[in-house]
Amino acid sequence: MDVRLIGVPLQDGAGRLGCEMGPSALRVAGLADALSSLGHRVTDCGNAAPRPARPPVHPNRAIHHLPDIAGWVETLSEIAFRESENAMPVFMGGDHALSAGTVHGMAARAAARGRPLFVLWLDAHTDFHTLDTTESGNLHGTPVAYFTGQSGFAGYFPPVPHPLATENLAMLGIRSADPAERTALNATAATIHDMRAVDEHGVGVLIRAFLDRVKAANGMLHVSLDVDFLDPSIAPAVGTTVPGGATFREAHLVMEMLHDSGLVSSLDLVELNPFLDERGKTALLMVDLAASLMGRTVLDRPTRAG
Ligand code: 6HN
Ligand code: MN
Ligand code: MN
Ligand code: MN
Repeated sequence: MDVRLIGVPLQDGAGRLGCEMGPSALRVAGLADALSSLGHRVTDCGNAAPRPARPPVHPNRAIHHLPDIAGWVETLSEIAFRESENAMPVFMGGDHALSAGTVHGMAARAAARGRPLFVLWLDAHTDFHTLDTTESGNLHGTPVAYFTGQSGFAGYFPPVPHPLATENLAMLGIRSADPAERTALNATAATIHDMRAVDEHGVGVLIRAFLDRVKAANGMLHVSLDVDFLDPSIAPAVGTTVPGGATFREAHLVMEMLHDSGLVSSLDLVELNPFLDERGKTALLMVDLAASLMGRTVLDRPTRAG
């Protein structure tokens, strides 16, 4: 498969600095080599840069960096659309606000192909705030509301001609949602598998059911992997850790099943904050997970000194 790596040095959507270094850390951790050793043709397209944008000031004074993020959304949507024509784009974040752009662009790609888009959101958080409900003002908490076409973004972010149908959205790993997000999500058709569901059923059963639906619909699948999907004990390099996350094997099983499905058309690796890492262990784990998604099996995994 042709894989395009796109660096997204975006950190303004998060509450603390450091995600800007995420693309570099993923490169240093060997993402390109890990994927090319699996037989893929990998091109590192370098880092994307945001378009300058000047939307009006929003009445919610908590919001910061709105014009900057709007510029990123526009540019990333174009890149996702372009790079997905004959290849699989892999976005190396960068904070989760970038997914507002990548899913926007993949929705355009799916529409051009006449196929429905599905999104698998692997995260501790639902990221379903609107510009009106966010209290932290950190826009990495808003991409899912944006790309599903919730109201309140018009005039601030680019228009959403192809909103993701919420019945095509599945979230896995959830263990933190603010009250406004909960209320809004409950009014949608999205599938929300929180960690309690993972404990009770196991990730395999939950992912299988979702993949069956994508396959039956001849869908394209975008996967968005937030570092904090993982338990902080194995993935400390993220500004928004929440205890009780996915284990090493749970996360790999998700990736392995995604690979077997052959359905994944694009991938975000987001929220890696190398400033918070311990000797690169989170960056290496994210690379390992990407390799599992791209075909590495348990027995192929190289041994690494701890
Ligand atoms: N992420 N709900 C919190 C907020 O600030 O809105 C946390 C957001 C986390 C963002 O997971 O990418
Ligand atoms: Mn700043
Ligand atoms: Mn997130
Ligand atoms: Mn998160």
